[in-house]
Amino acid sequence: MVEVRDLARHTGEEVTVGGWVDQLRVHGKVAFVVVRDGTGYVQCVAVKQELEEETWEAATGLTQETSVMVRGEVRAEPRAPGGYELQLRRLQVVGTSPEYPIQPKEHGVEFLLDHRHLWLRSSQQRAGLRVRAEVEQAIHDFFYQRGFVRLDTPILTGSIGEHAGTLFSTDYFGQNAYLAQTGQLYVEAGCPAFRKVYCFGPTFRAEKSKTRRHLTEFWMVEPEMAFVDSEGNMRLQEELVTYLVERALERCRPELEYLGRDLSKLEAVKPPFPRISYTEAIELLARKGSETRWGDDIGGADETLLSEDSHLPLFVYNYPKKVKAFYMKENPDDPRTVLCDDLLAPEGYGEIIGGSQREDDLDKLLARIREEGLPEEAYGWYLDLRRYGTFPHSGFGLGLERTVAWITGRKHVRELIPFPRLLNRLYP
Ligand code: NSS
Repeated sequence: MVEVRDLARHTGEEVTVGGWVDQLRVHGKVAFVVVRDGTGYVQCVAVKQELEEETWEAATGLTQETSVMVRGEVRAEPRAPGGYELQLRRLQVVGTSPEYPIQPKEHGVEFLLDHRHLWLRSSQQRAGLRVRAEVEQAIHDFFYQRGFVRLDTPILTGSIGEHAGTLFSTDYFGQNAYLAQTGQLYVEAGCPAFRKVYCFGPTFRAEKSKTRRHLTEFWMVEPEMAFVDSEGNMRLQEELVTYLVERALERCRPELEYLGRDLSKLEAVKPPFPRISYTEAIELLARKGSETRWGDDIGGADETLLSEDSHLPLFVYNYPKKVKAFYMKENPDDPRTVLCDDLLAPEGYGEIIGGSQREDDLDKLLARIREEGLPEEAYGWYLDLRRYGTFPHSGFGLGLERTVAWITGRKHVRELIPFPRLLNRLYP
C-alpha cells in the first residue's frame, strides 16, 4: 500500500491506497471518488466501461467517510486535488459509513464539538492541528539546539503553582492533590542540576471563563534558566516566538494558506519586539478610553486594545506585585512591582507568554507565601532551593493553543487542541 503523499514517485505504476471517502461525483458513465488517507487527497477516476459491473455499482454507491482500499494506475493530473489521480481498477469497501453526521453544510459549534472525534477529519481542523504538531516539534528543536534539558514535571502535585482559585483537586489516598497548573516550581529545582531546563505538557486550570482564549486543560512549554535575569528572559521569548513563526511559515505554508492566514503579517515577526512597562501600558490604555487604573490587572479587552495596532508581539513588563503570582522577584527599583513580563500577540490574540525572574531571597519568598495564604508546609522543598545555594533565575510559560491560534489566525483556542476541555465540556 502507498501513502498519497508519495504518489508522485509511483507515476505510471498500479498501486493500492487505503483511506476514507471524502467526495463522490457521478457524471453519467464516469465517477470521481476523492479519497483522503491522512497524508493527502487523491481523486480516483472510475469509468463504467472499464470496470466490472459490481465495482462500478460499489463505486457509485459510496457514502462519505466509508473506508476503502482502491487500486489503480497513478497519473499526473494538475486539475485533481494533490496533482495526481488513480485510474480505478479495483475497489474494496473496508467499513461502511451510513449517514455520516457531519455534512458539507453549516453546523453549529456545539454540534461540531459533540462530534469532535469526527470533526478532526475535516480539512480546516486538520490544517490547524498540523500546524500545532509542527509548532510542538519546533519547540523541542529550539530548546534542544540551545542545550536545554527536558525535565518532565508531575501532573499530580501538593503545591499550588499559581493561584488557589483555579485548582482541580482530587483525593490522593487521603491527601489533597491538585492537577498541576504549571510545572514551573519543579523546573526551578532542575536548574542547579542542569542549568537550563524545560518542561512541556498539559496543565490544568478550573477557570470559569467562557472566552475564546481559555481552556481548562492546555499545553504549556516552560523553560527555566539559572543566572538569567528578566531582560535575558525576554530575549529568549523573542527568539522562541520568532523561530516558531518561521518554522510554521517554512513547513506549514499550504495549511496556513488554506486557513486564509495573511502571511505577510507573520513574515513581519522579527525581533526586537516592542516593550512597554505596566505603568506605560496603563497610561496608553487611559488614552484609549479604558477604565483600568494603576494596580488593576490588565484583562483580555485591554490586551486587545494594547496589541491591536501592532504586527509585532508586545511585551508589557513589571506588573504590580498584587496582581501576580507569589514567586516573582520584587523589583529593586520599585518594590510595588515585580520583575515579570507578559507577551501579547498582535492583532488582538491576547497573552501568549507569562514570564518572570524568580524571587531568590528566602525571607521575601516566605513572606509572599504567607501573604497569599498558601499552605506553607507544602513549600518546604521549594524554599530549600533558596536555602541551599540560591541563585538568580528566570523562566516563562508559553501557551501552545493561544500561540497556534494566533499563527493560524483561528479565533478560538478550542480548535487548536485535538480534544478541548472547556467549562461544561468533558465529551468526547
Ligand atoms: O499563568 S501564566 O501566565 N504563567 C505561568 O503559568 C507560569 N508558571 C509560567 C512560567 O513562568 N513558567 O500562563 C502562561 C501562559 C499564558 O500566557 C497563556 O498563553 C497560557 O499559559 N494560558 C492559557 N491558555 C489557555 N487556556 C488557559 N486557561 C490559559 N491560562 C494560561
